[in-house]
Amino acid sequence: MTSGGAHVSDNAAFRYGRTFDLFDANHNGVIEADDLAALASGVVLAGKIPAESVKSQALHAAYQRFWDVVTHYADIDSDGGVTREEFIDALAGGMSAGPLFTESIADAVAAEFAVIDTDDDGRIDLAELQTFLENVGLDPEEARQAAADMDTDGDGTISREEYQRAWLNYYFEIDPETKTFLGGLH
Ligand SMILES: [Ca+2]
Ligand SMILES: [Ca+2]
Ligand SMILES: [Ca+2]
Repeated sequence: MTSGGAHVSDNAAFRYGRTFDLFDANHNGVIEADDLAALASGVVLAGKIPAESVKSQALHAAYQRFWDVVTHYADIDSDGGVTREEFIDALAGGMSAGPLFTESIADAVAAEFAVIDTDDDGRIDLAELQTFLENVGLDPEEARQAAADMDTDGDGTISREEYQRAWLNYYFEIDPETKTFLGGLH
C-alpha cells in the first residue's frame, strides 16, 4: 500500500513495486547510490571486462546519472535514499515520462548494450548475448532461448532498439507473466 498514491492501480502498483525490488539490489528497502553501483558492477562482471575499462566506467557513470535523475524526482525528503513509497509515488506521478528520465534510461541502456556488444559492431549477436547470459549463470539452453526471445524481428542480432524495448518492457511495462531479463542479473 502506498500513501499518496491514490491513483495507482493495483497492476501499476505491482509493476512499480517489482521495479523497486529490482533496483533495490541489496534488498534493504531503500534504493541508494550503492544499489545502482552494485547493479553496474554485476553487468561489468558478467561482461568479463576490466573494472577500469572505458566501457565499465561509462556504465557506472550512466547508472549514476540515472540515479541522480531518480532522486531528483523521487527523493522527496532529500535523505539520499528512495523508499518504496517514494519510488511508487514518483512513477505514479509520471516520473518515467519525463525527458530527463527517458534520456538517462537510454544512456544507461546504451552503456549496458556496449558491454555486451564485445566486438563493437553496434549489434549484439546471439552468440554475444548467449555468452553474457551464461556468465550470469543461465544454462546454455536457457541462454539461447533468452537471446532468441530478445531478437524480436528474428534477424539473428539484437539491435539497440530491440535491447532497449526489452529493457523497458521488463522494468516499466511488465505484466506479471514476464520472466527474467538478462537472466535475473538485475
Ligand atoms: Ca538498497
Ligand atoms: Ca556485436
Ligand atoms: Ca533483431
